[in-house]
Amino acid sequence: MCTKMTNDLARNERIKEVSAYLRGTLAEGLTEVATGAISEDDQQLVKFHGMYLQDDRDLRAERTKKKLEKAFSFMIRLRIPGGICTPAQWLQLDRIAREYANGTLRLTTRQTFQFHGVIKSNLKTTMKAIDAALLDTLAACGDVNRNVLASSNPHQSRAHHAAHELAKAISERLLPQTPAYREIWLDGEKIAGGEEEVVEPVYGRTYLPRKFKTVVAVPPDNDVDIFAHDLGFIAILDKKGNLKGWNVTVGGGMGMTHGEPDTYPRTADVMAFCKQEDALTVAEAVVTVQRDWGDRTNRKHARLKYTIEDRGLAAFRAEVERRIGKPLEDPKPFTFDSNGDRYGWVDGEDGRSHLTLFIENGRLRDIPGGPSLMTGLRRIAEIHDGEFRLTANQNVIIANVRAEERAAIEALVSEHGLTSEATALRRNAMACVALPTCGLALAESERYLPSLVTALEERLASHGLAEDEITIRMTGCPNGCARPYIAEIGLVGKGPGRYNLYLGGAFDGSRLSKLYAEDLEHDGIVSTLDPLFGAYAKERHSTERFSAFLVRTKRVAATENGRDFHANTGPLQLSRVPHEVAS
Ligand code: SRM
Ligand code: SF4
Repeated sequence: MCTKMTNDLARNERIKEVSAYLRGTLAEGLTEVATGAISEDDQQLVKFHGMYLQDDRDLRAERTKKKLEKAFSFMIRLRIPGGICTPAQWLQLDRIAREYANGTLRLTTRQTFQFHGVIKSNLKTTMKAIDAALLDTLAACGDVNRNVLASSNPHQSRAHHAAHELAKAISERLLPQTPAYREIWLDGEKIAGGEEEVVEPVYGRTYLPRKFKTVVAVPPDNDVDIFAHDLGFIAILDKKGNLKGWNVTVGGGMGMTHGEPDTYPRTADVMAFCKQEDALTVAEAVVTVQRDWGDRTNRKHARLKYTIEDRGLAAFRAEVERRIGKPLEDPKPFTFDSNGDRYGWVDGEDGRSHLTLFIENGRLRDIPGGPSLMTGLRRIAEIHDGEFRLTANQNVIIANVRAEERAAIEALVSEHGLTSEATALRRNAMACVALPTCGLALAESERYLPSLVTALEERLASHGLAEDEITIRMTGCPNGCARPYIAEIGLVGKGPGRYNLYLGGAFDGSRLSKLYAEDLEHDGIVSTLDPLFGAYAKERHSTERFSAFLVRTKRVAATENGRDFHANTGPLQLSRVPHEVAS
């Protein structure tokens, strides 16, 4: 296990090493009343407990002028494998949001909830309330395996059931074992430290080199965006719909830094096929190889995607096989058709129904005089006896609805402005949180994308494309939290009001996009896309997707793998396009 400290190691490695299994000085810091913050080292450690220290960036300038401390508060993220919770849990989360957070709930791109705006003095009470709902936040962030996603569409229930079971099992198997969480947040009894193999059998004292993300997908839906994740399992079914096993994907990731070509998004490789009974062992082996091989000297090069690039897929697979003690089979064929959600009602195999609601950018709140999404879902939770399922596209499914419940749920949906309907572009749109809470945001995202979509809808309608599904995703910085580099249109914040435009990501999330234009403001985005929409309307093949059209007509070069992400960018490509295809 990698525990040796040298001067070359990234700063976070030292913080983890001396933290006594994620304790640091968190317990003491919480009692410090002179500040709403915690120490810098503890800010890194608290992530493993599912929290980030943030400040309200809308208030920064004013508070600096008044010589006041930043308006600090915490974001808390839950661990909910597969994104399933009960109505009782929903009610408890709704209450926490209103009593201790900013009155909203944020559904994330990884099938869970976030609270924003929890001040330090409310942290422990909030964590105890989460525990009382039989939920936790352990490993929702930090250098560990995080919340494990599973395809949420419940209508093909047998395969989806298996996917959810696997997601839960992986989450449990790879969960940190440190007692620090119970000690600090739940007043659990203090347990003395021990040997790392005893306290953290999978991770050891320094955990992983970087965050690690796992998902389980059931074709033909790629609603978990499997190619964006470090580790993935794709259900392989026989002709009768029985599960044969799983294709294993490794090395996906989105994050990069503007102007640093050594950092790039990468789509995962389909490494091998494993039997159902081997899936957990394979998951653990992939994680431990990354634990031992991952780059602990440079956090910008520490994700599994770079380990695979540096060592090669064949060597990585051989090491996984060595650790599990048997060879893996080669991957089996599979097909994905989209990475979005299916909205509206679907009927399950067991006679129950499921309603997928569209939640714009995942934000649940009540707007005075407008939709009251928080209240609507609370009232549904009060009468519903099935479950709620979050999707990796920031939406929610009211799942397992009995026939006799349906009318009452539909009435609440319409009373509170909840909906399954949105225009084709809007229902395929996704934005990260960005301002005012995200400390890394360079530009707006959640608060801006809705109005940009309105402007683009008007242009699409003028070309007769109002009904065409096109994926569009925006992030406030290049970290890629809404997975913009595998959308057909990706917009990535460069500075206040300015975005880089990426085009050509496949509709099913299997191919990366390419930088097409830089530093566009609102009008520039609309005027750059408008002629491309026009050409698409006139020249496309009958069922051709927007991104496929752009690539076929050589308006955008296809990005076959992450290393090529920064090559042949838009302007270069355009200058080489022959007149007859460009026109
Ligand atoms: Fe993310 C950091 C929000 C999904 C890549 N992400 C952050 C932080 C915590 C900012 C920070 O470090 O201070 C953001 C908090 C904003 C806020 O105020 O809430 C943040 N990320 C989010 C969420 C809430 C976006 C959303 O709108 O839903 C998503 C929470 C997911 C969850 O429930 O766990 C979220 N983040 C993602 C994804 C998408 C995914 O995993 O499918 C990615 C791209 C995939 C990947 O990991 O490569 C992503 N977030 C990042 C990165 C870049 C990682 C990298 O390898 O470079 C950072 C920054 C970092 O880690 O240094 C980051
Ligand atoms: Fe923040 Fe950037 Fe992630 Fe958006 S993409 S939430 S701005 S870190």
